[in-house]
Amino acid sequence: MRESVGKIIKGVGGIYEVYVEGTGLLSCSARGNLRYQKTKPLIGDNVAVSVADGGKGNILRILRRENALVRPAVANVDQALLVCAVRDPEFHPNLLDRFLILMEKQGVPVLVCFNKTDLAEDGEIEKLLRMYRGSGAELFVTQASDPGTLDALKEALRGKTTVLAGPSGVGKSTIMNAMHPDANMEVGELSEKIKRGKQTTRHSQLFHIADETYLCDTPGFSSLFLPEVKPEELAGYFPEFTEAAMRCRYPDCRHLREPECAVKAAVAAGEIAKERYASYQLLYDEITGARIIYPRKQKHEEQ
Ligand SMILES: Nc1nc2c(ncn2[C@@H]2O[C@H](COP(=O)(O)OP(=O)(O)O)[C@@H](O)[C@H]2O)c(=O)[nH]1
Ligand SMILES: [Mg+2]
Ligand SMILES: [Zn+2]
Repeated sequence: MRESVGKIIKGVGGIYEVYVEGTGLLSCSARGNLRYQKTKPLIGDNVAVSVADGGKGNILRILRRENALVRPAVANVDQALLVCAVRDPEFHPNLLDRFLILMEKQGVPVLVCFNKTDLAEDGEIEKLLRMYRGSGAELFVTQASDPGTLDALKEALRGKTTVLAGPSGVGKSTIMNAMHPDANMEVGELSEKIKRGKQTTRHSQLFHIADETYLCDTPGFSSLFLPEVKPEELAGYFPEFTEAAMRCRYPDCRHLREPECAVKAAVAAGEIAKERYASYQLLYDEITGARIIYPRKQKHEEQ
């Protein structure tokens, strides 16, 4: 018997796969002492394991959690990577804006990757970068089919645990495969499965892609309900509004119909992207119940 520390990368039916740096994967059960610890192990948890001679392990303790996302249920998340396609599928700013709020609310920094740049028209990428430069997210531009374009992104993932999210068809599996050939995610095959009516329920799992570097592939991250955000707090989730908002005539200005609103003036002057402001208006109406917008129904839970 020896004891090591590792990270849970997968958990199905009470069997946990634990990755131990320098050793590799251990199949562990969670019996013994863990029964007395009330917390249920999550993927991403760092755990102390005992290893029997046959290579089977037993989880002894869950080490202190930095944080835990609820959906997907992952512990110790350093950052989230939202993949969008420039087109095919069409880019929806509002989905990205919701995602930024959802992650900010949970204290998780966001990387945004605009993929499929080979399909972009002239000026389209520059426009997206301008739109989001004040959003607080770190921006990347990639063409997943050309791995050379992924270097900066790869660097940003190094040493961290990152959850991967984004609508179906944007290139998540392609990016995952390029980062880690063993991941072997199915690329572009999901719609075929749906046509055949097969269940695609899957468990989230972490992939170890480099030293101390993990990527979580997240099923069903696309129907994003806005979390509980108070109307007066919403503008705070748009960091590029902050500076102008200090110059609004009313300190409690909501930047909607108030006179002498410096945020609206900044939008008119092109200093704040009009698409981001439009998202703000839409989300404001949604959370105040002025208009109820249901997220588009997902036909499936994507991988
Ligand atoms: N043109 C183009 N196609 C891409 C790119 N990245 C991925 N694809 C293709 O887009 C489709 C969906 O990719 P996939 O990785 O399965 O997307 P996922 O549903 O987000 O996992 C596949 O046919 C990929 O080959 C890209 O940068 N440019
Ligand atoms: Mg996929
Ligand atoms: Zn204002």
